Amino acid sequence: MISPAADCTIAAIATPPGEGAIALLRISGAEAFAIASHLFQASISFEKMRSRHLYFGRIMDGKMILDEGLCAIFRAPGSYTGENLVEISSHGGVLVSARILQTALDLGARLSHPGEFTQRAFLNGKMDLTQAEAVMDLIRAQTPLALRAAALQLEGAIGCETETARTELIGILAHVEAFIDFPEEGIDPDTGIALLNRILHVRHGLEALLATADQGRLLREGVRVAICGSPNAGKSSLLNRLLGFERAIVSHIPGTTRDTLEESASLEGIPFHFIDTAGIRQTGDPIESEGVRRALLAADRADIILHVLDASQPPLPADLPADRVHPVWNKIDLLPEPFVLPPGSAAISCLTGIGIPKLISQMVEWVGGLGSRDSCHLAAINARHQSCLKRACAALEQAGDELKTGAELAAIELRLALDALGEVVGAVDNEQILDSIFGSFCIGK
Ligand SMILES: Nc1nc2c(ncn2[C@@H]2O[C@H](COP(=O)(O)OP(=O)(O)OP(=O)(O)O)[C@@H](O)[C@H]2O)c(=O)[nH]1
Ligand SMILES: [Mg+2]
Repeated sequence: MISPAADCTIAAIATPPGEGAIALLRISGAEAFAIASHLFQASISFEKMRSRHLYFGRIMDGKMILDEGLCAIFRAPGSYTGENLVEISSHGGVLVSARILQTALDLGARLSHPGEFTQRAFLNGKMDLTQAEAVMDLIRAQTPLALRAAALQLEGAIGCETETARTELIGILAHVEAFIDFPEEGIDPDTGIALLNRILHVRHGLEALLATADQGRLLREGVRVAICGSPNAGKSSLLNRLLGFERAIVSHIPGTTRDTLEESASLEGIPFHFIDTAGIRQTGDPIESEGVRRALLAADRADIILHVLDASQPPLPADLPADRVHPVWNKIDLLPEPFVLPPGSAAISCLTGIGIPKLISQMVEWVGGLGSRDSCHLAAINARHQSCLKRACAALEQAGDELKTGAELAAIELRLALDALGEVVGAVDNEQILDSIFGSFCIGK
């Protein structure tokens, strides 16, 4: 539970724990300057310090010097949190930074909860909820593409589209409500059609945003690629080739891989999560049979299934989900003649490396050309946005239907849609949602 008390001043070390060149202490709240003035001795007083300027000084614990460092102050509302904010950088030692933080706490600050600085920024109107979420996406981004999507969201791309839809809906609702106030007039057919078209237009915009959910999930969580096929086809060899190092054991003995083996890699800017699996075959061995069960489970959960086949052997069928499966013909170095590639498949040799770069480009294509998208329009909503937008779209569809018979029920649906959109940007008060979002942040952010 991290509901902030507006009058409480919070402090935290914002840099990661461990040794480093510097550590940064952040203090935010009404008493930030008062607390910092006991902690930091500069050549001028805190009242005279200019916002966003660095001052050199001594970091003190009472009369004892703890360290020398730099201090910057940010006067409310021109700070990250919208409150008075102080940042003191010291040397990055574990003990020294812990002592400085403890001194700030002894002087009356409270240790901040995870994400509490950003939560205050949101509550003080410095950013909407989608931007606050983007802060953590940006910190967690593992690939250039995920970073770009987070940066665009931080700039307000998703919030902006949602706000535009909300403003339009408020206009439509006002119009519809006018008919409730004067029921004797009824909605004339022309106005009814015009309102319906406006609702449809908003719905189509939201559906376009909803269509980015898959992209958002893939960018945040990575594309799950299950490497499946018969024993000895070269699945583990392919995993090693894709990763660029010897992660899995490779041997000529069929049934070498027994359990699933997972590893992530960024290829062409996209986060991939590879799962090497046990060879699929009928077996009486209970352990191998469990391995086969896990292989099929991994295939079921994957975004892409690479069905590795030994091109030098007659193909063996495998019962894999047809919609996501891509045959990958391996060991083409063993073929006497150039391999004629069936459409929609790939040809490789894990031994020589032939075909691996092409396979990587094909995988990028198979996930919808994520890497080649116009990165200026790389919207990528998250699961929370998706659930709110789905509710908004359903309510708008219902509102359109209701409008044909009267204004009252249509207005109720429009208000439901507005509430759902409000949740996306955080315009609707919901403490539980805020706690779950900011609770996943790091301390000091
Ligand atoms: N000639 C040739 N041999 C290969 C190629 N890829 C893999 N092999 C060999 O094929 C054998 C099996 O390779 P693995 O990668 O262990 O095959 P796997 O599909 O993981 O096998 P299991 O784990 O037993 O299911 C090894 O001896 C590899 O060296 C290839 O492209 N060309
Ligand atoms: Mg293997």
